[in-house]
Amino acid sequence: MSYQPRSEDRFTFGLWTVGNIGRDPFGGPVRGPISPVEIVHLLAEVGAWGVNFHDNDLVPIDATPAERDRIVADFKKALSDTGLVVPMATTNLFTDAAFKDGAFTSNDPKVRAYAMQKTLNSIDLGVELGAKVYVFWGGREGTETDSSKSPLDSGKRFREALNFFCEYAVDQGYDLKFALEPKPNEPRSDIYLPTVGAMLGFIATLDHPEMVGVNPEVAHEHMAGLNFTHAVAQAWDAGKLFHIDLNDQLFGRYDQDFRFGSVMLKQAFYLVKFLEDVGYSGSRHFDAHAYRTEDYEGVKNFARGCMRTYLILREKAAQFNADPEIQALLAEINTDDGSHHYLSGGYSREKVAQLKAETFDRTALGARGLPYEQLDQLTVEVLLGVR
Ligand code: GLT
Ligand code: MN
Ligand code: MN
Repeated sequence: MSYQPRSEDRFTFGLWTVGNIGRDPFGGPVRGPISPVEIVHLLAEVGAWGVNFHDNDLVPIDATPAERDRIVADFKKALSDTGLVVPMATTNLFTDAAFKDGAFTSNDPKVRAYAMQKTLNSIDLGVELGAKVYVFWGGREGTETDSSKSPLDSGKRFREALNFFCEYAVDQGYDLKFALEPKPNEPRSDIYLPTVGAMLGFIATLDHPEMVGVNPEVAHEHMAGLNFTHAVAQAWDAGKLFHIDLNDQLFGRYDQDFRFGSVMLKQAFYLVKFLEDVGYSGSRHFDAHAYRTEDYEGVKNFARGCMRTYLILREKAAQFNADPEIQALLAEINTDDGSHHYLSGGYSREKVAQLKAETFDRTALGARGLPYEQLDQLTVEVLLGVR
């Protein structure tokens, strides 16, 4: 197996990922910046399918209209020269000092209006370049002190803004869906709507819930110590998995954004297996960046590694599904003599009567051994390459 990425794998990276210059809270850049055009060529060289961006990854916040047009034209040329596509776009509502207390949830109505104007322009730019998914990551939508803002008002403000953008997309005739990306903290002490589950609950309160889904990120659920695959499964079940941010992260740490599969391999395996088993067909976006130790050759190794690990884990998932011993154990675990099929398919008084009349051998139920140790060991052995 060559593990060469193909376009149908839909592997994408953000301009901000491979373009990350390695700044952190304790140190300055370790790599010189490269232009969006250079990033597109780098991504083409490593075999990615697409590139995503924030408005200001591409067009600096203080660019003149003429500069904007030149930058966009150069970027379009790089896309057509390489064949890369832009499946997703987003707005930077976190870097500028104006957003220090949030964008759509800022207490200052002028900041909220500016954030909305910036987003409308950014939606136009994303659509112009072909984006079909628009991500909202509200990195500054939160608090350090709850004396400062009412979480109820903030929720209302965020809802109003999203309702406005949905109507805008409809009004413009844009073929665009929105994906909300939760994160529990960092850069704010607490960010509103911190998990996938919280976001799903919020989406149901919008005017156009059908236009809005989620963009779950491995690292963000891991920061909160949660099971990412379970969160993704809930989003999938709700028809809301519009996009996904793949990376890696130890539980309970600062935002690490490591190469996909680099630290929690088993979790990455279950995630890839889930996405492949259900037939997820959206972008597989790597929202990660190379270690601070790397030069741009290292950045290419990082990007190739994200895709290669995904493809290796996809092969491992197929191996798991085809393994006779594993499948025999799963069949044994899921034995069903059919005697209780009557309980599915809805409620009836007859079913209540039948169920209440049954006697169960509780001791026998509790005494049955479940071969999960063996199953897990086989899973580990598939992953370790000894099966
Ligand atoms: C930022 C953040 C990511 C978001 C990006 C989209 S920007 O890098 O850490 O998780 O997906 O705004
Ligand atoms: Mn992300
Ligand atoms: Mn992150």
